[in-house]
Amino acid sequence: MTQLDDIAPALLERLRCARRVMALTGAGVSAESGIPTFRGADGAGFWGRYDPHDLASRAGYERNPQRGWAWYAMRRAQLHSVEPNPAHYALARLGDYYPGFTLVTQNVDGLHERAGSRDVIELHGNLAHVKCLVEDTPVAWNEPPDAPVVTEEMMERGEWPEVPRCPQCGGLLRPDVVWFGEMLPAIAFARAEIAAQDCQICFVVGTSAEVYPAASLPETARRWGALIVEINPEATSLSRWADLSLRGPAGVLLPALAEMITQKI
Ligand code: BJW
Repeated sequence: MTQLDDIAPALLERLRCARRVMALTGAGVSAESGIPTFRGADGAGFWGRYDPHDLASRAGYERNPQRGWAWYAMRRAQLHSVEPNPAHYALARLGDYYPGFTLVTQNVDGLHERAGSRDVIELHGNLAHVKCLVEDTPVAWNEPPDAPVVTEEMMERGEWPEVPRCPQCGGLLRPDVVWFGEMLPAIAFARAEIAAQDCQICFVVGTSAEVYPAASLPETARRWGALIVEINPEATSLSRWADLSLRGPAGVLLPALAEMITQKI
């Protein structure tokens, strides 16, 4: 584990001079915006309170679509009251600095785009998009202005809104996110793999690196010769082979690191 002041000059030089760079982000990058992670310490993450088999699987949604829809409605509603944090802005800044920068995220909250990052690769979909459960096709859908704002308490009490239906086939709608056992969007994952094979530096920010195939991307980057820089308050399975492991909140460390990398000397 290294702290920012201890970064070796030669390593900092590599960070400054790289041309092709990727960043893989996870829920931790949005934690300081107030969005819970999935596997937070002491049961604080979503999966400490909810069962992923119920809420992040097709089988769970089919068993109880109203509850599943309500969960995503609640999370969409939470997005209205959150803002990108300094980590999102630092990544947008790094995107402007490096000639080739690919931002790959597992997050579905759209906060990277809101912070100004361009061409973000979303591996697990986006909370704002929906598709037909039956036909698996995207559906243009807007939350009706009079839709109830689903709260955590309503979730618990079983006050779940009706699930809207597909205008084409009448089937139920579902969020356009990737659940366990589902394939990632093929083009998005192919682009992410190319970036991993091609990059000189791979930043891994705020992910437990437990969920595959996203977690394979830093492994690929390393195999193809990239320097791996991890930013996370906790150790993960990739900390032991990261070239630089910075332990702390991304909202503090990333802006400082971006400043060190991008400042004129
Ligand atoms: C901070 C911080 C701060 C806190 N600053 N950091 C065995 C081996 C390998 C694979 C498998 C296996 N068994 C099953 C699989 C496949 C499965 C998988 O990987 N399972 C593992 C859990 C074992 N993967 C899949 O099913 C994927 N599909 C697939 O493989 O298709 C092929 C296939 C098809 C058919 C059959 C089998 C395979 C799909 C995975 C989809 C994941 N979906 C979710 C939900 C998305 C929708 C939604 O949002 O509801 O994606 S689950 C959830 O986990 C979400 C996240 O994107 C994903 C990753 O989580 P992430 O981002 O890493 O968050 P956390 O909470 O885990 O970690 C947060 C981190 O932040 C922590 O480290 C903190 O310390 C840190 N942190 N504060 C910086 N301030």
